[in-house]
Amino acid sequence: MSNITLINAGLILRDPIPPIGPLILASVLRSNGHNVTFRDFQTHNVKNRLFFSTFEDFIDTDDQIIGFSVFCTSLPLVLGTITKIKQKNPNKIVILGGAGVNEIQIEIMSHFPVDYILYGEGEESIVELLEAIEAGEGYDKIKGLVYREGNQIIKNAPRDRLLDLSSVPLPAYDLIDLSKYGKIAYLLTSRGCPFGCKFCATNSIWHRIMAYRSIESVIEELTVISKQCDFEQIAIIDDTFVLDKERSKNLLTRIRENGFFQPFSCNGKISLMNEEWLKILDEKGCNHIFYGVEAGNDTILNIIDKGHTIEQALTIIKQTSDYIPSIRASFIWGYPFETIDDFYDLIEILYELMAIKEVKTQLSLCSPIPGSELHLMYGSNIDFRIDTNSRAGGLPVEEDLEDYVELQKLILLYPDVFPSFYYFKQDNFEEKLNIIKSVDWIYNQNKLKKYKDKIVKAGQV
Ligand code: B12
Ligand code: SF4
Repeated sequence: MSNITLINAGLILRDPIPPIGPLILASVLRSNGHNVTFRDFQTHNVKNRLFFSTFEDFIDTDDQIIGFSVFCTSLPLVLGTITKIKQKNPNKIVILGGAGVNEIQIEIMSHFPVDYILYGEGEESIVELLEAIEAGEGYDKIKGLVYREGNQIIKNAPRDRLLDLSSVPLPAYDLIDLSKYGKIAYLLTSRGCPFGCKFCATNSIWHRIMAYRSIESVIEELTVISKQCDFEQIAIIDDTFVLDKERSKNLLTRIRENGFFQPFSCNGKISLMNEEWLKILDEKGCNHIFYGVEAGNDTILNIIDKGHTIEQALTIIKQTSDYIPSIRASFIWGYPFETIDDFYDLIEILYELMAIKEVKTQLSLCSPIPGSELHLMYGSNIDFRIDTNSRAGGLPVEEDLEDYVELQKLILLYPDVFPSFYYFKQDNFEEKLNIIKSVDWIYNQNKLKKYKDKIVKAGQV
């Protein structure tokens, strides 16, 4: 039996989401007899939030074993702080897991004093690792583990995907205060995505294999959440909820049959949608849908393997607006192969969609995320600027730039560990960035309208 502190190192302050993966691990550990202390940094609102010292104070534990759940975004804060902790207290045992370790375990272990990294799903690995730590042996048998032997870093074979999720317990919601996460019940009813968009890291994490939870366990989770939180909305956060129409339809029916009549949101996928699906979603109470359009013309859509054309995207989004009152359409600019003409095509599509009152657009700078095809192909040709990294989904925009200084030093020292804070080098980057900056970079649709003439003019020059 071990005492372990699990830290969810998510950086988001605005609209935090319960850390489902780490909370599942907490459940698994407890049912195996371990004592778990859990902390979520997303809901920790203090001054100088991104200082190593602030994060160190937040961790504040006597436990010898500390597990960190990381996204690529939280890595510099976590690794900088771990370095400090290990300098003061070399006996602490540090374990890292989560999407942020994907494909960069050796790089992390080469530069930072992390003891163990578990990549892939953690339910079985974490239990086996704690047993090995207690026994002082058996590390070579743990699939998905990266560890040290003397000066060597050893990466064991990956663990097979969990296909039967019935053994996975519900997240340990009693370890967090659900009222800090809004009046929303977040549900992850499946794991994985079978598609292969080149900017996305999902494939290398889930290997294009889908695994579905039983409908009973999803209902059980909603019941547990409803006892702790008077939620007014259900958010289904599966990557591809619209993949298996029959299953999703049944699930939505059962949710209603069990007395949960709150409206729900989900992720759509242009190439899978049609009128029949939209009618079902409408009938079952969908009030918001997210579409990844991700480019402004077919040239780019083909290269990134998005699986739809611009015409399809526009048609489906317009059709959706007849059924669903709120639509978010996401776009990415700054692909390494994006020409200035591609960029203006993108701006044009944004305007076209902005004319639909149900639609809000979202524009992000393409980020070299480890494990994505684009990082693999173009990851050696990246650059860093402080004024772009929040645009790339790096650091949260609401933070004070002063807070970034310590982080920035690390990011600049180790581009191989923190590539997602960089951008892909490309032609006309300055020109594109100036336009994005002049119209604000995200969500600010009124401002974008105001600058429309200026942009169109610039595009014609
Ligand atoms: C929900 C979600 C979010 C939520 C966060 C929810 C939360 N609080 O955890 C929100 C919307 C906030 C979000 C934001 C972002 N996200 Co996101 N998100 C997801 C999504 C769709 C599901 C995550 C999830 O719940 N997975 C299911 C659970 C079961 O898996 P898991 O959390 O990974 O946990 C398992 C293992 O990783 C492991 N594990 C996890 N923690 C730990 C800890 C230890 C110690 C151990 C041993 C193991 C371990 O065991 C768990 C159980 O098997 C994934 C895609 C996906 N399908 O995974 C993208 C994903 C994780 N996100 C991604 C990205 C890029 C982002 C953003 C950077 C996007 C942006 N541009 O702003 C931001 C970063 C936020 C920030 N500033 O920190 C990338 C990951 C990139 C990376 N390498 O880190 C993913 C894979 C999507 C993608 N398209 O590529 N995201
Ligand atoms: S962007 Fe969406 S559809 Fe494409 S691979 Fe990633 S999760 Fe799947």
